[in-house]
Amino acid sequence: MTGTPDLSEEDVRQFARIREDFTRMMLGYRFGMEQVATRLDILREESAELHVDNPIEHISTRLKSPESIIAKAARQSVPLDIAALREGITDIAGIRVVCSFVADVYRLVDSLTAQPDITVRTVKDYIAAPKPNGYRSLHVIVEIPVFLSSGAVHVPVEVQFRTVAMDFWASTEHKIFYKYEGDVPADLRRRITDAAATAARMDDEMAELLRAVHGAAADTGRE
Ligand code: 0O2
Repeated sequence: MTGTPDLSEEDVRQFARIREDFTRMMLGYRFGMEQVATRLDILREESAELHVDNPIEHISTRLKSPESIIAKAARQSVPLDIAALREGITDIAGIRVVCSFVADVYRLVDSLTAQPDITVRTVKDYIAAPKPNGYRSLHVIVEIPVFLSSGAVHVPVEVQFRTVAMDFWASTEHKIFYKYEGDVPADLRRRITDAAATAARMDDEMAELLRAVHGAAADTGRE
């Protein structure tokens, strides 16, 4: 027999409660992400007004879809309840910040994480220690308070900082990875890793050029 299963009134009420809790959780993530993005925008505009250079090329935000949250929770054996998801899935809210220079990445991370209501949950520095395939970026999971009518929630937001060269490499590698559904031929994998080394040399060369133009100020903030 087909059709909807018989649901008791209690089942319907429970479903409505879960739906509302999930909606409230997602709102918290959206507001947390928007707040962190605004903090980064403020740093960008301040720098653009007061200094010659703008440390941020672009910022993008993304909220994981309910489907991909559930898929990730299943992969990582995280129970499907709000507290467990909040603890176990730390990239529901994500921000990507693309800078021109490596020095800008570290300066921005310092400025953001020095803000008193922002706490740092984890830092993964894949610039200092790239992944074996050559992936480089600095990942910081920060927590920021969001004040809803029900009280404050501390929302984790994953911020990925990288240079233009790192971003170009990562988006190309991502496309190749998906085209081959993760099973990338060995020769291509080697070329991808070589390309990451080329991107890293490009970052070094750009930093040298900047130093040649601005001297030591290039490493500490440009005037
Ligand atoms: P999306 O859609 O970009 O978010 P996990 O988060 O559990 O998968 P881990 O080790 O805790 O894994 O996280 P990690 O290493 O901090 O990296 C997670 C995110 O970094 C990925 O998110 C990618 O955005 C990016 N990333 C990490 N390694 C690579 C890589 O080798 N190539 C590329 N192109 N990106 C990478 P998601 O969830 O894959 O997707």
